[in-house]
Amino acid sequence: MGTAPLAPQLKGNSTFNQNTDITGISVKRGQDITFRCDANCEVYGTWKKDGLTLHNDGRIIITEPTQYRCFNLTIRDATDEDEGEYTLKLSKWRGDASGSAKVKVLDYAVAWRKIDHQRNDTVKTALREFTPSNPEAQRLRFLLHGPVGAGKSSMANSVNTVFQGRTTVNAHAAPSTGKSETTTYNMYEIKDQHGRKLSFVFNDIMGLEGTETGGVLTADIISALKGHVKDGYKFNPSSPLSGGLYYNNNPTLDEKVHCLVSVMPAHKILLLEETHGLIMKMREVRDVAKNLEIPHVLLMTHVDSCPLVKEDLDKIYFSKKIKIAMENCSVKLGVPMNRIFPVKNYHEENCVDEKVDCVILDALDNIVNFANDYVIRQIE
Ligand SMILES: Nc1nc2c(ncn2[C@@H]2O[C@H](COP(=O)(O)OP(=O)(O)OP(=O)(O)O)[C@@H](O)[C@H]2O)c(=O)[nH]1
Ligand SMILES: [Mg+2]
Repeated sequence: MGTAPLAPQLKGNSTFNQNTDITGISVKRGQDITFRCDANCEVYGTWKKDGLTLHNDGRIIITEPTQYRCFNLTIRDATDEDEGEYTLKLSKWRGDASGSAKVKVLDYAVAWRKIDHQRNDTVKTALREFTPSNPEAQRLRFLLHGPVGAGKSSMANSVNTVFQGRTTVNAHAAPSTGKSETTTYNMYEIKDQHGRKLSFVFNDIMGLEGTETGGVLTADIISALKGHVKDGYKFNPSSPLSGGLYYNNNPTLDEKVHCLVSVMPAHKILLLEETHGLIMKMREVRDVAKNLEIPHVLLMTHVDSCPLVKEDLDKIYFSKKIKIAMENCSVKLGVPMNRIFPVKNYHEENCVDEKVDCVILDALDNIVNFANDYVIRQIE
C-alpha cells in the first residue's frame, strides 16, 4: 500500500495551516493508494484527480472527514489509469488551500499470468511425443516473420536448445545492421538430445523493413504462408516469387503453414506508430492469415530490455513495461493478448536455463495446440 500525507498549499487569505511540501508516491499495480490530510481547523474538502472531482465509486473510497479536519482518500487495486495528480482542495469562508501529490503506478505486486518451471519436463515430454492429429500433416509448420533483427532465427535456435539441453546454432543469428541477416527461406527441424526429430518445424524468413523497397516483400510472406515457397529460396526484395524452381504450385497440407508466428522485440513496438510501414506490412500478413483461418501468435522477444526482467526472468509478468509492450503489440498488430507470448531467446548464454526454457515452452505449447486445431479443421 502506498500512502502519502497530502500537503495543503495555501491559496488566498486563509488562516488555516499551510505546508508547501508536495509529496509524490509510487505504488505497485494492484496495491491500494492512500492519501491522508489533517487540517488544523474545520474545513470542507474536495478530492480531485487531474482537475476532475472524485466521488465515492467502487475502488474510490472517500471517507467522511472526522470533525471536518481529517481527510482520507483510498483507491483500491491500483491500475495504470490511477496515475496522475491528486489534489485535495480545502475551503472555508475565509479562504481556501490545496495540496497535490503525483502518483506513479509501478510493476505488479502479483503476477498477472502464471509461469511454472515445475511443468517444464512435463511440457517437454508432451511436445517430444506429440504427433499431429491429421495424418495429412506429418509435422506442424510454423512461419516466423517480423522486423529485421527481431530474433526470428534466434527463436528457431532457442527451441532446439530447449530440446537438446545445450546451446545450438543451426539458424544464423547476428547483431542487426539494419539489413536482414537471413536472406533465404530455411526450414529448421527441431531435434531432441538423441537427434530424434520432433513433429514440428520452423520456417525462417528474411526480415521486414519499414520502407517500401527494403526487406522481404509481404507478397513473399503470403506465398510462404500458403506453402508456395520452397526451402532454400533466396528472397528478392524487388520482385515477388511467382514461378520457377522454387515455386510450389500445388502445396499439400503438409507443405502449408499451420501457424503464423510474428516476432516483435519488446523495445521496438513502443517506438512504432500504428501507421509505420512495418506495422502496416505485418497487419497485411495477419489479415491474410485470418482470412485463411491460419492461427496467429506473436512472440515478443528482447524482454530483457526491461531491467526488472533482465535481472530475473521470473519477473516477466510482474513488469509493467512488458504488459504495456504486449498491449501495444495487441492494439497495433491486432493480436489478442492471449495469443501474445513474451519470450527471451538464448542469445548470450552458453548453457540452458530453466527460466528461459519455461517461457519458450509455454509459447511453443500454445503454438502447437493452435496449429494442431487448424490441421484437425482441414480433415474433410
Ligand atoms: N537481448 C536479446 N537479444 C536477442 C534476443 N533475441 C535475439 N537477440 C539478438 O538479436 C540479434 C538479432 O537476432 P536474429 O535472430 O538474427 O534476428 P532475426 O529476426 O533473425 O534477424 P534478420 O534475419 O536479420 O531479419 C542477435 O544478435 C541476437 O543474439 C533476445 O530475446 N534478447
Ligand atoms: Mg534471421
